[in-house]
Amino acid sequence: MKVLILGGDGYLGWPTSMDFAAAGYNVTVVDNYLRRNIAEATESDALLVAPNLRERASIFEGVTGKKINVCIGDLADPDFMFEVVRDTAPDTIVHYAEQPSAPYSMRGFREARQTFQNNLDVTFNCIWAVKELAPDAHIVKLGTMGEYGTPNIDIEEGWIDIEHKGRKDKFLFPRAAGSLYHTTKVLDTDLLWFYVRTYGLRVTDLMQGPVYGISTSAADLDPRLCPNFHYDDIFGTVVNRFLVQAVAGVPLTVYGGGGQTRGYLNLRDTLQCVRLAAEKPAEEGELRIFNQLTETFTVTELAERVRAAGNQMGLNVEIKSIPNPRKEKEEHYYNPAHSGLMELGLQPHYMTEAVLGSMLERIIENRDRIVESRIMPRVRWS
Ligand code: USQ
Repeated sequence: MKVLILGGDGYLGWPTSMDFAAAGYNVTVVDNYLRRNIAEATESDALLVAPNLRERASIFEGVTGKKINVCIGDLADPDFMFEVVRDTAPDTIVHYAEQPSAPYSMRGFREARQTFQNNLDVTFNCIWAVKELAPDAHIVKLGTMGEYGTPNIDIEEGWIDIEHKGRKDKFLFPRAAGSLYHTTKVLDTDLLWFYVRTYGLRVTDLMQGPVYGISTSAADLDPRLCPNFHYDDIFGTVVNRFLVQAVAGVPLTVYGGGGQTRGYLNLRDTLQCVRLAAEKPAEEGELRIFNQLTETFTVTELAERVRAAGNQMGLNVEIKSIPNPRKEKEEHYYNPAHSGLMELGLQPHYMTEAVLGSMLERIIENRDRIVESRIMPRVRWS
């Protein structure tokens, strides 16, 4: 299988690229370093040093003997997207190439516009390149659980049967996102659904919850192969942030009431889910949607877990609620279905104290690189 990974330099894109290459697939990764550039511009550099994509690919080849082809360029440019798809003739396209930060998308007009244009343009160009040049290719698109928001009913896997005035039909599950970034993913899903039902493309849209983790089988081979591990308020996801805060001696920043519930998953499980989806593709004319999470927690429960793991290692971890910079429900019902990926074969890695403890060890080794001014939220929704 020839796999083209769009956004192959990211927190998830790079480990995914190594995972496919290690499994023997022919892998090409594309990136324009958008996230690195935003991180530099917003003083949000990652905790661990991650060499650029060409260097990482060459280190990976040195360690494993497996090649990862690298293309640097902007997939929002249709000519570049078409050239890449024509040259690689992929069987599978994994699409991560989006501005992934909710806070960045809420920072102001310029950042919102950049997020909107980049995310929609890349998805649109990807759809057209597949439709014109590789119509049998399977697009595996990273969506987000945030597309659904936090409705007061059970969240189904992408679709819902509705009975209305005595008649029945099946629709995309209602969406109500909480940031402009999450809204671009809603729009992506609508675009994909239009082109799937009109032109018979094959697409899997993965509704992923917040991911945590540093370790993967390939990343553990050499410290320079680590993912981009962020703890800042722009790119850091909540579990990764709390663990760094625990090491820095900063009280864990629970936003508001702490009852916000999300579906979390270990980085290793992102890799499993994407590979399972790629190896068992959607049918022609199918938009297949999976909810990609393994466990749900409130923010307060996460903080308690990090405190327990930290205290076990001799850290003195405190928790402190701070005013919520976001507009989101702090107490709500949350019950997402997530059996589809388990049925495909997902074997979850749960958030145990040992998993958090090994992350803390790696962070402690790099504690000199923690910059405290990156921790407190700098972006407010209003
Ligand atoms: N939160 C805190 N304290 C913090 C950071 C976050 O209480 O210091 C809370 C947030 O208010 C939110 C929850 O933790 O209720 C999750 O926040 P997050 O920053 O980990 O996640 P989010 O901004 O929603 O985005 C992340 C990824 C995004 C992905 C999404 C999945 O950055 O790319 O799409 O997780 S989901 O959250 O299910 O939409």
